[in-house]
Amino acid sequence: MKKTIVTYGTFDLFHVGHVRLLQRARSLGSRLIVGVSTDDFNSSKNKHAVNSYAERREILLSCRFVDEVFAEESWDQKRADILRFSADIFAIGDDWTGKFDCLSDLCNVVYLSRTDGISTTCIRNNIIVRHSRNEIPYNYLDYLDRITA
Ligand code: C2G
Repeated sequence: MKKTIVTYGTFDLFHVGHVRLLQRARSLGSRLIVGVSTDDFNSSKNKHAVNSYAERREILLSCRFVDEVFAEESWDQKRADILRFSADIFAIGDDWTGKFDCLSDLCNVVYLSRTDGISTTCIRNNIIVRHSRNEIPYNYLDYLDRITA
C-alpha cells in the first residue's frame, strides 16, 4: 500500500547518520516528506547551522530517499503538516523517543535508531580542534569563520 512518511530535522553538515535515517524512514512507505528547520526557527532554538536553509533544502532534495521538502518554522506545526500531507507515518530518530507520541491519534509514530558515532556537533568540533592545531589547510579558514562566527 502507498504510505506517506513525514520526518523533521535541521540536517546541517549532511552526514551518513542523516542518510541512514532518511533511508530507513523511506523504506516504511512510498513517499518521504521532510520538514527542514528554517534558520529563524533554529535561532529560536539557539542553534546556528553552517549550511543555510536554502542549502540544506537543496541537499535533501538531491537525496534519492527524499520525495519532498517543506519548511519547519515552529514546534507546533506537526499536526497540521500530517493532515496537509495525509501522512500515514511520522518517523524520527530515537533521540526523540516519546516526545511525539501525542501525534499517534493522527498517524503511526515511529522512532528509528540513530547512527552511533557521528553527529553534526562532532564534525564541527573536529574541524575546530584540527584548526586550532593548524591541521587544516588555509582555504578552510573562510568556512570556519562561518561556523565560529
Ligand atoms: N540522526 C541519526 N543519527 C545521527 C544523527 C542524526 O539518525 N548520528 C537523525 C536524528 O535523530 C533526526 C535526523 O537525523 O531524526 C535529523 O537530525 P538533526 O538534524 O539533528 O535534527 P533535530 O535537531 O533532531 O531536529 O521538530 C523536530 C526537529 O526538527 C528535529
